Amino acid sequence: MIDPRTDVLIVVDLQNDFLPGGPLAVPAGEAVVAPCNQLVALFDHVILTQDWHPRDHVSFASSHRDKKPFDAVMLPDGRTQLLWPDHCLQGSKGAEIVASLEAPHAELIIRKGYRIGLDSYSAFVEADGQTQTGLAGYLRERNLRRVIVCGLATDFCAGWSAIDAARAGFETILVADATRGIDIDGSMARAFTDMSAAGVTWVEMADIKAG
Ligand code: VGL
Ligand code: ZN
Repeated sequence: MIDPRTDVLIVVDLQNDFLPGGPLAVPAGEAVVAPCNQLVALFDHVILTQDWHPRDHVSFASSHRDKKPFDAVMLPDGRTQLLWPDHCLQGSKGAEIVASLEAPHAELIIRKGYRIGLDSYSAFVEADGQTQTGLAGYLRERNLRRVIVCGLATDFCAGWSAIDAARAGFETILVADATRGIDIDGSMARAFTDMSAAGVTWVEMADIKAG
């Protein structure tokens, strides 16, 4: 049962570049639009996230010599960065939220990955594991206590956002059939293992009941 006072829906990265025809199209990504729209209509509190990269971003294969999309590089601080096709360039059509998402009452759009040298799959904590986006503080100050996650991609931005929401102390539920994954090198299985370890639970659309 949804509690419209204290539940918040986070629609992750429903952006043109992640849908068919985009440079980083998530397989069957378009299938999440209808369920996300159904969810949005059930919640009073809706937040959107928007992947928002500058040119030459560290997560782009094109920013690294002799690298292809889906290769990895070691960063100066020792972290591994997976590399992607150029996507979600700040101000581009591809970075826009998909026009078919009907969320006029969304109250916050949180952008992430906007620092040239730092990626952020998560809507809460950037890829260095330390830099906060401010979203946890926003939710706390507004007394929003339970986080429901849908959008793209299950094994990257949606999953990592759910994990960090749980780590930040929010009860967190992923609506599995309102997400789709990229699934590289076992990332889909790992996402569910990691979500489970973090205390994230998941449900299906059929389990969701209006408040
Ligand atoms: C995403 C890879 C790179 C996502 C964003 O939205 O899941 N994946 N940037
Ligand atoms: Zn990205």
